[in-house]
Amino acid sequence: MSAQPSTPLALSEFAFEVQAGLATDGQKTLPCRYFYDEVGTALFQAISLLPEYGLTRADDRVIQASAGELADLLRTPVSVVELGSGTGSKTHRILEALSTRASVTYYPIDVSLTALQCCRRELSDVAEVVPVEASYLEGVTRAVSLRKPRERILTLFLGSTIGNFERSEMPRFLQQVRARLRPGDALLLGTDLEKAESRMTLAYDDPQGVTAAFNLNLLARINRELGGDFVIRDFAHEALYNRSERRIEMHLRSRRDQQVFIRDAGIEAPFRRGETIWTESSHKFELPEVRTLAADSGFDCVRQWVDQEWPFAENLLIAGGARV
Ligand code: AVI
Repeated sequence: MSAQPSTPLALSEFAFEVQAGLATDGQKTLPCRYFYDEVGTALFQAISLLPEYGLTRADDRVIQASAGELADLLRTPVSVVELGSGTGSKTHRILEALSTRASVTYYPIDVSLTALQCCRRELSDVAEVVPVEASYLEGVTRAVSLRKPRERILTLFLGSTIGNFERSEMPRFLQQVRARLRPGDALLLGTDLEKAESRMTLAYDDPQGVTAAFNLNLLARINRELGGDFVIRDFAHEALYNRSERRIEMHLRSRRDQQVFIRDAGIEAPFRRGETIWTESSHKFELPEVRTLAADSGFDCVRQWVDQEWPFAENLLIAGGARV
């Protein structure tokens, strides 16, 4: 295909966001949701197995330990809606606990068809699986429209994905989820807690370089899908803990002065040596602030289960009566 100048109208959403993030004189940025193409998803699965990255295992342990109590706290019948289900591996235990009393319908929401197919394969033994290929909020809208009379909804937002939002955007997003639910419906929210700084930075800068490959894959994806000419070796992965914002920030630092052409975004982006592209924020939490976040979003936080090995909380939020 020949290189063509793109007009704003001709740009895909990905190309548009790449253009907006890189064609700036200020801090260059790329949205972290574009990490997850097939390669990025496989790399994230590898990250979750790393000894340095305890988050996924902690999430899993808390769920294993609390699923029975969670099922007791919820009134049946319950349908389960999961935001960004991935392969649904953590969810098996929750569905199993709920299904001991009544049959459960499970709506995994994901933009990846492969992930949804995997969910159906893995979870059909404990629930009726109805995959929803959509963005989070559109998916919730669709799933709740299928709710049966007198049925409660349990929404799952696991793995501390909420931490990848800007702090100011978190209540807004949860309010939008709340607006799609009814009073008494539930949200199980996973949040990674603050811990020793050295532990946190190692989790995002592992010695094997898996997280580096995950971060750099974003540039490789731009090359593959948007006709970019990033020389991947000319960028270095960096992860730092921002103490005042209480978040890990991942960046890609240019190793030299260079120009990068991205055909489908219609840009030639200049990079100075040492300049970075900010690719992800991973906010860390304290338990009381999760309760405040819940209240600000129209929920009551009724229970917090915490993993002791890798401080991580699973928070049970119940939609309050007042409309938000
Ligand atoms: C998906 N999300 C919660 C992960 C995190 O820890 O912020 C993504 C990730 N980035 C680097 N390692 C893992």
